[in-house]
Amino acid sequence: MEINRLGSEIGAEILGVDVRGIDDDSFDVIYRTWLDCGVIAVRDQTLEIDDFFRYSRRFGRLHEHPSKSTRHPDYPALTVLGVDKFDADGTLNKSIYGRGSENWHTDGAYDEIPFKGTQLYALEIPSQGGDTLFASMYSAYDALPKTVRRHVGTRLGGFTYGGRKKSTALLNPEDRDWKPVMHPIIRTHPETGRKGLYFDPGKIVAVEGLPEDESEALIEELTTYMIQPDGQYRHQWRKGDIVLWDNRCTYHRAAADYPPEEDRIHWRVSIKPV
Ligand SMILES: O=C(O)CCC(=O)C(=O)O
Ligand SMILES: [Fe+2]
Repeated sequence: MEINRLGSEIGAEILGVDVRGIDDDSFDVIYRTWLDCGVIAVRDQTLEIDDFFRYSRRFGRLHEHPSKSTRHPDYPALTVLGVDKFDADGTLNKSIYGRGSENWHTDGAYDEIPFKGTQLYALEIPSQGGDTLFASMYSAYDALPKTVRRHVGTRLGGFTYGGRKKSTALLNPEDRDWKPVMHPIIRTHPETGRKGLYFDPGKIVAVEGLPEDESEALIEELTTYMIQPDGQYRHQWRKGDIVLWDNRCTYHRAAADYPPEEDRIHWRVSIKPV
């Protein structure tokens, strides 16, 4: 197994391994690399759905994503990205083509227990574009001026699926009503013990305990600290890649800039703590 760190603060590439047959010691190395680097890309895999599930379950419990329309019909814990991109009248469906591209975000912050990880397996990759961009919450926290750190302190944020814009296009109409859940905005990672800026401008509705105008101003201000020059990694997909990110210490965003007539298809699982 070969491991290459990709960015200085985030990202690692793993080569020379078949995830279908790894022993506990090798898995341990992969798991620790993931905790250290926030995002890992394992290259050159050939998987069936069962293989993907078996490997993903080593990181936690598979969680059925609330977007029912994008679940695999036979495997509800499997979300399929990039299929049915065109509506019946031939127009590009932006919520499928541009899924995850609206803003930098962390998956599952709308749940009491947010997603631990998200894992994608690349089935079809376009000839150009279609990258996924990643950034470190630790780097964002480190960049916060002392005054801002003090202002945030132990305050909680309220998060919902569609956030302030109520962006719920991928949900069935009966699933669009969400109540905010609360998470500390400066959040200590349960496994690494490091502090990060746990933040998602598309899901946060308010900062607890502040008047609305101050809460809005703080949300605007925190948004400007999310992406730091040293805290980034941009993944250029190859067919057969498995990429797993840690939603407790990284943000991500899809570039959504590939030729729409080409295929970009991934299997995706949401992983919660056991
Ligand atoms: O398709 C991608 O590059 C990432 C989409 C996304 O945000 C997600 O799957 O959570
Ligand atoms: Fe996402």
